[in-house]
Amino acid sequence: MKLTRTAVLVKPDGLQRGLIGEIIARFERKGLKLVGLKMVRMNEEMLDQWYMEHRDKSFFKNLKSFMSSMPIVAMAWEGIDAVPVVRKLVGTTLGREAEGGSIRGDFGMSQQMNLIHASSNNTDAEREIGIVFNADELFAYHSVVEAVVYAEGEVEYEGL
Ligand code: 3AN
Repeated sequence: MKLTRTAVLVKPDGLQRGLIGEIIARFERKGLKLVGLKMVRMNEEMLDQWYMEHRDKSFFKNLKSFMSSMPIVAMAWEGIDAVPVVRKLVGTTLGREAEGGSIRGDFGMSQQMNLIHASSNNTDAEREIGIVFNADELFAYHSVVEAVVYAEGEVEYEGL
């Protein structure tokens, strides 16, 4: 199976709560590979693109002002089925209903202040990665750990 990528943002509340290391550790422990990492102050234009599916929602303006109020930490993670794997670790949108053991379930209470964003599907993932990362900020490399995270032949490596 092919490796795919997903985008993660640790939002301003996650940054303020000091959860960057905790969140990275959970994805690392799962066996995902970090292929991009940066701190960004998102501007209006980036957020209009990022949240285009929510532009008609009542919370759109609030969400954008919250997301641009402070820097966020952007990550790109790679693995087999990276999008659904990461969403499962993140948990459902409303923190107080999110499953225990998930990031939102363990650390969050709110709908808007839900600490973290994770891409919904592969198309969104590539679009979102393109909004925050330049091509030279994304890395293709062999992870030594992958040799024991996956069985032999389970991963199809392209161009490595
Ligand atoms: P998820 O992040 O779980 O994919 P979406 O895509 O429905 O959730 O929502 C995107 C972001 O919009 C959420 N992470 C949250 O910060 C915010 N949001 C969603 N619903 C609401 C709401 N009813 N009120 C305020 N903010 C919301």
